[in-house]
Amino acid sequence: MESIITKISECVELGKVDINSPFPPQFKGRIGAYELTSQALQEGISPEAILSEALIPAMEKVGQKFSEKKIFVPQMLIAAKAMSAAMSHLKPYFQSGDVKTRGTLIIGTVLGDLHDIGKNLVSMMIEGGGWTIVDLGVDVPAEKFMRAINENPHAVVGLSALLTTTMSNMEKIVAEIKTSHKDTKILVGGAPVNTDFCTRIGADHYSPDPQGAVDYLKKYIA
Ligand code: B1M
Repeated sequence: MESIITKISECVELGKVDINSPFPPQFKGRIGAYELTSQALQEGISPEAILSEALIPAMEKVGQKFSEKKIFVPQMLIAAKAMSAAMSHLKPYFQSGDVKTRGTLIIGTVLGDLHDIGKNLVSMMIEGGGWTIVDLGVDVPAEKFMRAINENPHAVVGLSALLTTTMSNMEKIVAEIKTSHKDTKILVGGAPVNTDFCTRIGADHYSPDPQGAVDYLKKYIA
């Protein structure tokens, strides 16, 4: 018989959020990631096992398929929604400090830039990778990043920019962070950003997509 862990993983990968969600059509009427996660906890399966054996592998598969262009933004969003539904049951355990996450990522779209779809996808995938997310939103100035770093001194920082005009703000934010927190790792991304720009502004890593960001963080904590 299929284990509950396998079922949760499958629901997240295919975007079956809960009993009412119509995706995928072959799962119509069945319970989804939300109900199955609650059931798993009631059966005594640990939050760590649900995260590391069901949610993280499912989101890794989703990230891989997205990188290979086998799925697109809508499928990724619905998978992330299923993951968030499952996480809503696990969060109290992580927030209580009883269970450790892999680390913290402070993320935001840089000053002057209101695009958040890509940034949100990256956040959701990284959260699915077992990290705590401090999401500062959009149009974020350097001071707000600095405050968040002071509150989370071991966090990695993620900056997103979608406009060529806001790339210069990304550069200024990186410079400001590195001046006072030279050991803070900074990950950058967004359509106009590339590896050359990342190197030039002194950030630590550029990822073109969410899975690359997840892989970098995995390597960083290894
Ligand atoms: Co705007 N916009 N927009 N826009 N918009 C673009 C970016 C643009 C390319 C459209 C165009 O002209 N063809 C263009 C930028 C041109 C340039 O600078 N070279 C543009 C413009 C000009 C503008 C305005 C200036 C328009 C105007 O008002 N005259 C204005 C600026 C507002 C502002 O930010 N101050 C504006 C406004 C908007 C909306 C508000 C209407 C809306 C944003 C809604 C929202 O985000 N909530 C919007 C949208 C939707 C777009 C397009 C159509 C789609 C962007 C998107 O969400 N893509 C976009 C054109 C396009 O890309 N086709 C465009 C999907 C998303 C999943 O991809 O964000 O690239 P993306 O994220 C990817 C990767 O880049 C990466 O992972 C994601 C998944 O693969 N990634 C990271 C992103 N962040 C990362 C961080 C990481 C790692 C990876 O680590 C931390």
